[in-house]
Amino acid sequence: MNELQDIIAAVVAGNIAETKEAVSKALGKGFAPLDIINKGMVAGLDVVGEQFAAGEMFLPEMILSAVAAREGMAIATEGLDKGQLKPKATMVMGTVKGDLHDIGKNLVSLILRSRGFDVIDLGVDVHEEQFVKAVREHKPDILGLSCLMTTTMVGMKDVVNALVKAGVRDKVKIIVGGAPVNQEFASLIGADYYSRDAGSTGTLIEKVLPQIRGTK
Ligand code: B1M
Repeated sequence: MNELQDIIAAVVAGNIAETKEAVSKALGKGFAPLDIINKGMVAGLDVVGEQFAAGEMFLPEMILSAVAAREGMAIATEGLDKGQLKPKATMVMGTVKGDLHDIGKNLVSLILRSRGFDVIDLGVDVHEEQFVKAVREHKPDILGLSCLMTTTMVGMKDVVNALVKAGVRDKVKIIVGGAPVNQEFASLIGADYYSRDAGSTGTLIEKVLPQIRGTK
């Protein structure tokens, strides 16, 4: 099991070269790619998420860890067949209308992709009609809404309302995040979940996925 511990340590350290080397070594020793992904890279990202939330790790380090995991994931997935490559869940993501901040959203997308989720990122200043269109088109498990300004928070409520009006609100679970947002606001606007940061978003989705799948 040392090989998996090496992967976890390399991801937590944000060391891209060591992560790639540790993944190759584990593959060479016959570890299953899915174990390398879930018990290596994803386990490492869980530690990163905890350290970031506790203020023990800072943004540049978290980005490096996410990139290291993504690079390691690329090597590990070479050994998977197409069936195993099926994404764990599909997520449509965007920063709501009027808001151009995308660093946090991109980080969330990066971490989720590195954990094996299919993320369709609609970008910034995304209006409610675009979210409705994307939900109809991609039929995601989760819709992720980000905003960074108090003045654009209302755009999240507009998305929820537009989904209700379009008759597709029950087709998708909504996660909201971003600096001015909190659990109270998420509940107030009728979102399903609030996530505080990039690390915990992946953990949250993995936790609620069986429930999401059961209700779809
Ligand atoms: Co702007 N800006 N900005 N800005 N900017 C803020 C947000 C602000 C708080 C600065 C301040 O005044 N102290 C303030 C908002 C005040 C308010 O709430 N009303 C502000 C303002 C006012 C503005 C402008 C209006 C300034 C002007 O033009 N007068 C303007 C608005 C533009 C617009 O959007 N229409 C503006 C512009 C910009 C830049 C373009 C210069 C740049 C953005 C570049 C970019 O994103 N591409 C910028 C920046 C960089 C900031 C600050 C300094 C940093 C934001 C950031 O990227 N943080 C910010 C002040 C601050 O936060 N210190 C500020 C790092 C990022 C990793 O964190 O985005 O919080 P964050 O993401 C976290 C979590 O929130 C969470 O996970 C992420 C990672 O852990 N998260 C999610 C985010 N989305 C999530 C979604 C999820 C789950 C978790 O699930 C779906």
